[in-house]
Amino acid sequence: MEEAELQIFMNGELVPANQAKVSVFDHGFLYGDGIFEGIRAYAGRVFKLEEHLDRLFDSSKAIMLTIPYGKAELMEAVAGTIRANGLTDAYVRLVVSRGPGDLGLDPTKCPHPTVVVIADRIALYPADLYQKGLSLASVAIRRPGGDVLNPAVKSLNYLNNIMAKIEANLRGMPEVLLMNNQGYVVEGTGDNVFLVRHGELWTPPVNAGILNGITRQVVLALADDLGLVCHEDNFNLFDVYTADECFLTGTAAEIIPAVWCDGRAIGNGQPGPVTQRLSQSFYEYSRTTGYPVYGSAGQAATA
Ligand code: PXG
Repeated sequence: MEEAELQIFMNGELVPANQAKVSVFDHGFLYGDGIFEGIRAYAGRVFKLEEHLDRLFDSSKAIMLTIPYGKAELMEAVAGTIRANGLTDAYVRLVVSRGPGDLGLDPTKCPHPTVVVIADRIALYPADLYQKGLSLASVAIRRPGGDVLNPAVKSLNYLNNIMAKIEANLRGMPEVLLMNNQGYVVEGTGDNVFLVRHGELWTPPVNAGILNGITRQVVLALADDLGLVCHEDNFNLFDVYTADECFLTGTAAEIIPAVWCDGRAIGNGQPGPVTQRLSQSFYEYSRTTGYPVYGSAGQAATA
């Protein structure tokens, strides 16, 4: 779809993309003062919409930004924007910024938050990488800990992650692993990380300084259903190099195998059986649950 034809939700109205404009005085633009969610819809249903909105409201509470809509209204804003664009599979970006103010930091000068919903398609990585697996590198840039800016707040401050992405680009890597100040591996640039060791699952704990990804939580629940032992515990690069399997999770990435790290093959350098089983479970689960976009049957209108 041409970008100009996209319908964007802007402060309560659907407007064509070329009219969806934000003020240069918006503190989201001036200071990164705001929060967001990346959400997916599969087969006409919005996946884990309530969980995404709960996280958004938690972020808003932490930064004292009052969202001028309730949860039910935001659910309809998300579903309505997907509907307005005739999509059944979609990637949705919901952004709430502090809104326009003056040239000082003070958020009390911003009485009207800006609320935007964009619904489009996304393919984060080329399809063959899901079959073959990603190569990773560890990077020098660190994920700041929860004592700096708590990563639980999904804020518009992604410069740290972008710096890591720049390191990835400079090395020709599709994705990289970030460590925290203790040297524990915590996340990719926009994904959570999992290892498989001796048939058991490992992922960094929330208090290591990560975003508690919705996909991460779904994978932990699916793994539990499959009878896998899951450890939410710290690990380091040695553990990545010597793991049997590694994969990343995120709304945009879904579940993607990682088969190399810093020049070492992880396991046998191929996506492993546990990653494949979880990917299959995730695929089935994500297509059979969620908030219906086109009515209770969850059926897509022929747009
Ligand atoms: N960690 C971080 C730092 C993230 O930004 C995740 C983990 C995964 O969380 P969910 O809830 O999506 O399972 C994210 C996801 C991208 C992109 O292009 C990803 C995110 C935000 C913006 C862009 O991959 N967030």
